[in-house]
Amino acid sequence: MSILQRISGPSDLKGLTAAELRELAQEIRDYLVTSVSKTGGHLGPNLGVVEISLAMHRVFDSPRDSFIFDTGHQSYVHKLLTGRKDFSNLRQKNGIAGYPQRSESEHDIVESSHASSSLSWADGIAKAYRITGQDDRYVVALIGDGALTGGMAWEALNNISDDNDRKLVIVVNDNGRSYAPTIGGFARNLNNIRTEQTYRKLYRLSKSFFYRFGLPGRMLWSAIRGAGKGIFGSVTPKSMFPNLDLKYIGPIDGHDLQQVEQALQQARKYAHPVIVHMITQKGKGYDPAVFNDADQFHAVGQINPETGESLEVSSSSWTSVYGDELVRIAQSNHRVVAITGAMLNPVGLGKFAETFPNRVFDVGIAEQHAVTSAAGMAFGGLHPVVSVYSTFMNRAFDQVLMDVALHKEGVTFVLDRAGVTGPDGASHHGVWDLAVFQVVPNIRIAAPRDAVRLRELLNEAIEVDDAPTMIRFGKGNVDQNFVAVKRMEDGLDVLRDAPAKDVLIVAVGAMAGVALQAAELLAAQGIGATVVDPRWVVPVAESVVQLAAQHRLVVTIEDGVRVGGIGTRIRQALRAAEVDTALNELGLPDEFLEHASRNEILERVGLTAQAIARDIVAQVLGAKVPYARQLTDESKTLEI
Ligand SMILES: Cc1ncc(C[n+]2csc(CCOP(=O)(O)OP(=O)(O)O)c2C)c(N)n1
Repeated sequence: MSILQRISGPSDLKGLTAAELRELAQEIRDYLVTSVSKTGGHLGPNLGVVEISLAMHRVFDSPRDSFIFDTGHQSYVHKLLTGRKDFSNLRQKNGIAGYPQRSESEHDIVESSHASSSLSWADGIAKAYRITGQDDRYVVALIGDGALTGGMAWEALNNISDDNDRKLVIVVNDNGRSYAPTIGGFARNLNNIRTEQTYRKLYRLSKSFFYRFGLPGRMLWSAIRGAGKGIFGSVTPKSMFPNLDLKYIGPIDGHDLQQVEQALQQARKYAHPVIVHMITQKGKGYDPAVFNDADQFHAVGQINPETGESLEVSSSSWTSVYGDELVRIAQSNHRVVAITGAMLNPVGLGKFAETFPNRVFDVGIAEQHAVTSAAGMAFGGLHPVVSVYSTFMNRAFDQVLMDVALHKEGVTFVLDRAGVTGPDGASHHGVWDLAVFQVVPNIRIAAPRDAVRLRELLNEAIEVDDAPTMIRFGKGNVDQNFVAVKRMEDGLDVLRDAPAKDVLIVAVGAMAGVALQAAELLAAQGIGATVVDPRWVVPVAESVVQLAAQHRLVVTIEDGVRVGGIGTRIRQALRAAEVDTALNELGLPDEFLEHASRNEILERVGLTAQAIARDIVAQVLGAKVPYARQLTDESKTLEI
């Protein structure tokens, strides 16, 4: 039986010898590589925190002490040590989640997985423990150098440093990277600390040479001393946040378990807020990750565990279509610049950065700042394109509303991973953007149905210089192209024209395929369905209203929450135009959707062609809709 198999909870770690712990660390790494290479997941970050996670569980007493994992993508080792050892269905329906999840374990507290919030959680929990007299409980937050670039983390640090009377330990996992190397002055400061640590090691070594080897040793010692003074001078950092008056321990080699434990023991004794600075390597122990310059296997799909090679068939993704088109546009439009929040490659800006290195800005995990900075760039004469995952855009609602829209700045927002995304679960589905951002006055929102429309709409969006424009598309491979039978003057595409004007199906973006399939099923039942794609879903196209007036039922289908979605918006437009055609808005329910594949989720919520067609038939047959034509007897009995 392996040591890992014998660990069913943190208390099993306490009696292990140093050699057993080393063996356990290796077993954990082997297990992570073997299992994540089958399921996909966050491999690099977890390989980097094996020793830190072991030490946290040996020095502190979870769940009595509260562990907060910033973002939570690096909580796999913690899961393994707290009784969750079956990773065979990681991130799949009914399998364990890719982030901490309260329903899985009392050891998990924060499951939001949007970065940079851990210190605010820790601040709040520690305040609560003090005020409720639970003074013996520690709060331990593990946060990466990437997450530390987020504004929320700095706001929390400001508060934490102001209120010294609580047991709060901030463990900084400094691997120098977010996906790509972490950016900014803060990252440079960390780099200085790291370099200084190396210098100190060399300095100590050369000093021993000085005593042992006479003149050559003396020459080496003085050379290193001189170089150190030259590099660091008087600016050698004394702490990670020199002006915040926060106790600092480090830097510590985050892979030396003994050192890590000693540092945490010291922090524990201190019993006030303290930062423990660990230096680690993302992907530690797995060469394919360590030597992968792009992202050190931050997140992988299925891979060959021996070589790290991807086993997934690559075909054209929404992201790459967007990335290529933006480069093409920027070649002739010199005002176009691109902004990313620490996700250059995941949002498809890699090629743009290679082609126009001076026109791309990685602002760190700082979506709010990205948006307002873009407003400033637009004011200054540029056309910024801000590329963000749909779910992270939620962070910057106020900035889109007040800084961009109120000031009539021409900024284009490109929302990747919109709609149901699948394995990353509740926090990562991009299902709120349509409902949230359509309330912004003068915003224009586009949802391309395929690659051709994505290119087209991106070009149209970048032409708008006096208002925010937003384009949203999904995860993964782009669907086939759906050619329109005609385009209306206001830009709406008719994808299917039925002679009998029974149902008008308005498909939002990638739901076009499902809408067309549903229309086919309806046609087989003798029900005529027109399918349209407005392309720009906000504001509502005039032709949607006109077509609605010609049909007996309108059905809208969107890959976003139904509450306050595009369907609701169209309903309001119909009412304003006094069109009384019944409308059924289909979309996602008002709930947090757990991890499962996109198809499994769409099936569960009834967003498949069969379910939609069945629903329409039921409405028509149930006479909920005034129905003029007589349905054939055959169609009344047919099952879909
Ligand atoms: C608000 C927000 N923006 C972007 C992301 C996407 N994201 C997930 S992890 C990550 C990098 C985190 O870097 P770091 O905190 O240093 O952790 P590491 O992976 O290096 O261990 C990013 C940008 C996110 N989770 N939340």
